[in-house]
Order: sequence, then structure tokens, then C-alpha cells
Amino acid sequence: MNDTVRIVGAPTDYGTNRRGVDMGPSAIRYADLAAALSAIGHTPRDHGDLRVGRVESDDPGRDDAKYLAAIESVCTRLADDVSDALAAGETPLVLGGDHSVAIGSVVGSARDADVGVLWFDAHGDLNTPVTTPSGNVHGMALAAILGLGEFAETPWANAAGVDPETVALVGVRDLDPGEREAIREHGIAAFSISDIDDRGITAVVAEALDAACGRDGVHVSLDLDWLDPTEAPGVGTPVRGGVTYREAHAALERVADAAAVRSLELVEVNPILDDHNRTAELAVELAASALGKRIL
Ligand code: HAR
Ligand code: MN
Ligand code: MN
Ligand code: MN
Repeated sequence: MNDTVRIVGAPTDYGTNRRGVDMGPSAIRYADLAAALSAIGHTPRDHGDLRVGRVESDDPGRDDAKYLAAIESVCTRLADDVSDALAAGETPLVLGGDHSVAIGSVVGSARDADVGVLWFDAHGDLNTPVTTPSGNVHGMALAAILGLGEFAETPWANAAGVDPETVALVGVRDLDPGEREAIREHGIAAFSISDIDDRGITAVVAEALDAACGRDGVHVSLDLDWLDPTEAPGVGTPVRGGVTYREAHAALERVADAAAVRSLELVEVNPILDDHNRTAELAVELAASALGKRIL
């Protein structure tokens, strides 16, 4: 873990139907992200937001992967920022935006490095343009990173070079049939919310870390819809029965203990749907846990 944390906002709405996640970076900053990082001994360096076009004036291009060209443009620039931060000895902290920004975060984090991915999410995000029920790329982000299906032909998959066997999904509870198939076919470690019921969050996270730590650490992708909607109402695709407030903190505290965090992202915060910025505040708290905040 580097002491300087480089904050990069990626205010996109391209990967989702709902309009409002593009305001996530602003809401997370307003929830005092920088102060929370300083309070635990880090030096925040805010690089501002990437320039992102407005979805209303753009063309989706195709139905089975809407706005893919615009997403590729944002992710290419984001990947460069993330890898520049690492080269400068800083820890990248990416603020989404919808979950499609993870493509850029992981490509940047895994550049010239052996990196695994921990995916905290209600969803698998493993659809491809063939299996997607929505055409929304946020539901395909992990498939794109791994180069599944048609994504094998895109340059980003080869750029990431992430092995499906160093990916772990934690807390999933809403998978499409094609996603279950992808998990089986590619040997992706997937821990459902029922696994957490049965074995407890700390045991599950320990196993997920075992699976997902590359030689150069792990990229932690935190989709706020991972939590129960009572705790995190400000998300576009809430799914009942998510992890609790304490389970979420315990998970990210264990991740911090493993001292393997190479990069982190907070995605899918939608201030329009939120309750007085509660979800953005929770995102900040959880980032602090992942980056070493201790109670005692
Ligand atoms: N699986 C569905 C789809 O592909 C829903 C995806 C919901 N997306 C997210 N991602 N918030 O985690 O459209
Ligand atoms: Mn997601
Ligand atoms: Mn690599
Ligand atoms: Mn999700």
C-alpha cells in the first residue's frame, strides 16, 4: 500500500440505463473522501474527473453493447491514469461512474503486473453481447476484462491479461444464465450471499483473497449494490438481501489486513436515488476500511 492515494473520477453513465451515476464522483467527494483518507495517514491527491461526453448527445451505436465505443474511450484514458499513478508510487482510487469503468481500472492496474481482481457486487457482470438481457455494458465489465466471447477480439482484454483463476466474486445474488455458465466454464471463484450466510463473511473473504491475489496484489472493485439496499439505497440496480453494514466493513478490513491492495474503485453510486448522500458516505467509510482504517 502506497501512502499517497490518487483519486481519479470517471463520471460515466454509458454502461447503464439509469441516469445519475455520472454524479457519483461528486457525491463521494462531498462525503469527505479526502478528509477520511488524511485521517488514516494517507495523502490524498485529487486528479479531478476524466472528461466524459454526455450520454444524451451520444449514439448508443448498437443494442447488444450500448455506447461501447464511448466506454472504450473513457477506459483507455482511465487505464493510463491508473498505471501512471502506480508508476509514481501512488495507490489509485477510482470513483465511478457505472461499473464499466472497471475495464479501465483493471487494464491500468494489471499493466506489466500480475494482478488478481476481487469483485464485491450483487451481480456477476459476466454477460457478453450474446448473453446480455439489457445491452448495458456495466453488466459485462468483468467479461470484457477477461476477454470472454466477443471481448476476446478487443485490445483491452489482451492488455489486462488477467487470468480468470485469479478473480473472485463475493456476495453475488443476481446472476443471469450465461453468467453462471461463464463462472463454471472459466473456473471463476464465486462466493454467493448464501456462502456468506453459511460460513460468515471473514471466512469467505479469506478464501476469496487466496484465489484473487496475484504476485503484484489485487484490484478491489466495490459496486455499492453489493450492500443491502437499506444501507445503500443510492444505486441504480438494487437487489434485496445484500451484505450488512458490519459485514461490508469486516470484509474490507480483512482485505486491508492482507496488505495486497494495489488499486481500488467505488462504483454505481447514484445520488439521484440516494437518501441524503448516505450511499456515498458509506462508500467513503468502506474505502477507509479497505485502505487501513482501524478501530483501535
Ligand atoms: N445482469 C444484468 C445485466 O446484464 C443486470 C446488471 C446490473 N448491473 C450492475 N452491475 N449494477 O453490477 O443487465
Ligand atoms: Mn457491478
Ligand atoms: Mn498483467
Ligand atoms: Mn451490481
